[in-house]
Amino acid sequence: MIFAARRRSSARTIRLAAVALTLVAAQPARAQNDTDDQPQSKAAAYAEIVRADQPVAWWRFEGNSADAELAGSPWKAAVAGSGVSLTADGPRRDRFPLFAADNHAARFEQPASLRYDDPGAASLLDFAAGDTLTLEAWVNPANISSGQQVYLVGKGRTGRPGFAANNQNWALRLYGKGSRCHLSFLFRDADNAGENDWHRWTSDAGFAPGSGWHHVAVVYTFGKGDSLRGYLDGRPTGGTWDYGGQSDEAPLVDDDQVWIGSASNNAASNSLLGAIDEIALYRKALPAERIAARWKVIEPKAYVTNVPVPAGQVLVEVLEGMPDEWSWDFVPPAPSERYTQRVLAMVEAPKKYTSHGVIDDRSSPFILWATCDVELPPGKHRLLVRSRSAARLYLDGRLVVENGFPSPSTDGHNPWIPVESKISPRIRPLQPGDRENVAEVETRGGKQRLKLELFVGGKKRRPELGETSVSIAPAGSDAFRVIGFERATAGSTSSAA
Ligand SMILES: [Ca+2]
Ligand SMILES: [Ca+2]
Ligand SMILES: [Ca+2]
Repeated sequence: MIFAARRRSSARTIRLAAVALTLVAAQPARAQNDTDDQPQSKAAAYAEIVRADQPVAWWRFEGNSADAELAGSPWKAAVAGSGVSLTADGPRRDRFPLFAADNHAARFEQPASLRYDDPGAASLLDFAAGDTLTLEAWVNPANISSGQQVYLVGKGRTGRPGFAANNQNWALRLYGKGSRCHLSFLFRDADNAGENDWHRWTSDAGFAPGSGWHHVAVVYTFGKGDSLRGYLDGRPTGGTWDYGGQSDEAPLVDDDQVWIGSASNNAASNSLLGAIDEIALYRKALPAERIAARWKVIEPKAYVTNVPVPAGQVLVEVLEGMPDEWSWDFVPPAPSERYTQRVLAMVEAPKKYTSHGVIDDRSSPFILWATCDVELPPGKHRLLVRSRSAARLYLDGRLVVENGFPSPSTDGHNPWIPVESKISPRIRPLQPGDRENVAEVETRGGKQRLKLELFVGGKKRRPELGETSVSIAPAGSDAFRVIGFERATAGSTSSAA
C-alpha cells in the first residue's frame, strides 16, 4: 500500500516537475544578476588587475606552493608551517568571475604561519613615517571568537629572539566582534614603551565567518593618522582607532619577518582558521575605484517556490546551506528536497539520506517553507503560530505572525517559563522551548495562500521543531484548530529539481 502510494506520488512529482519546467521556459530571459559587465576570457583577470597596480609583495598560492613574489622576483617562504593546506579552493569563477576556475588558496587548519624573510634595512617591506601602504587579501575564515584578533598578514611581532617585543611595523587582521569579523589594522609606534604606543583601527563593517570569500583592504600613510581607509568587499567602511588612538607617530621598523596566518609564536588567539588567497602589499594608496574593481561577484538568485502547490496539501520545501546566523537575511537557495503533508504542523523534518541510503545531516541551520492554499471564510480570524525557533507566517505574501529568534544564551540562565499558553489556558500548553504568537487578520474569503517559514537549528542548537503548528480561531474565540486538510492523501517525498 505504501509502495503504491509512493509510486503514485512520484508520478505526480514528475508531472509537477514537467509543469515547472514549462513555466520556466515560458518566462522571458531575465538579466543575470551579475555585477561583471564583460565576460572574462582570460584565466586570471584578477591577477592582471593586481599586476597593473604593481604590488611589492604578492602571495597567490598557486602551484601547491607558499612561494611569493617580492618586487616581481620569486620570494621563497622561509618557513611553510605544517597545518597549512596549499591546495585549498580559492575564490573561483563560478561565483567570482575574475578568478580562474581552479584557483587555489592557503587554508590554515590549526595555529600556523607562513614566514618570509625581510631582505634587510630600508627594504620594500619596511614602512617608516611618510610611507604609504595598501594591504589587501581574500579571506574565508571558518570561525572567529569574540575578542579574537586573527592575523592575515603582518610584519614583526613574531616573538622571534633578537627582535624587540611588540615590534609590529604593520598588520592586517580580522577582529571577532559579536559573531562577526571586522577588519583590524595595527602598528606599533617607534617609542615601543607602553600600551599607548599601539595604534589599532577596527572597521564598522563586518561579515559572518563561514559566509564564503570576502575581500579586505586597508590604505594608510604612516605619520598621517587621519589617512586610514578601509574596504570590505570593494566598498569603503568607516572605523575607529583605539589603544593609543589615531596618531601621526612614526612606526617601529626593523628586519623581522613577514608572517601570514598568525603572530607571536603562532599564538592560538592570533591564528587564522580558514582560507586566504591573493594577499598583496603596495607602497602606494590604491584608489577606491581600483579596490572596487576587485570585487566582482555573481550573486545567487533568490529562490521563490516555482512548482504548483497541490490542492488539499501542504507543500514543504527544505532549504539548506545558509550562513550559521540567527537571521532571515540570506538569499534563499533552491530547495534540496520537497514533500507534501496534510497539515500545517510538524514535530520533525524527514531524515535526509545520501545516495548510498545512509542518513546524512542537514546543514545547520536549515529552513522549511510550508505552503498551502486554503479557503478561509470572509471575516476576522486569529492565527496562532507555534515554533521552536524563529518562524514567519505570510497570508497572500503579507507577514501576519512572527516568532523571533531564541536568546543566544546557553548558560542555563534563561528565565524559567511555565508550561502554559499566554494565548489561552484552554488550549494545549506551549511546550518547553517553544514560542508562540497570535495575530488577528481579516480575510476576504475564497482561496488564500498561507506560507510558513521555519528556521531550524543553527548556532550548535539541535535541529528540533518542537510542536510547530499554525492554528486558526474565529475572532474573539480561543477555539483554535490546526490548519490542514481533512481528507488524508498519502504524503510524498521527492528531490527538488
Ligand atoms: Ca590563488
Ligand atoms: Ca608613542
Ligand atoms: Ca627591514
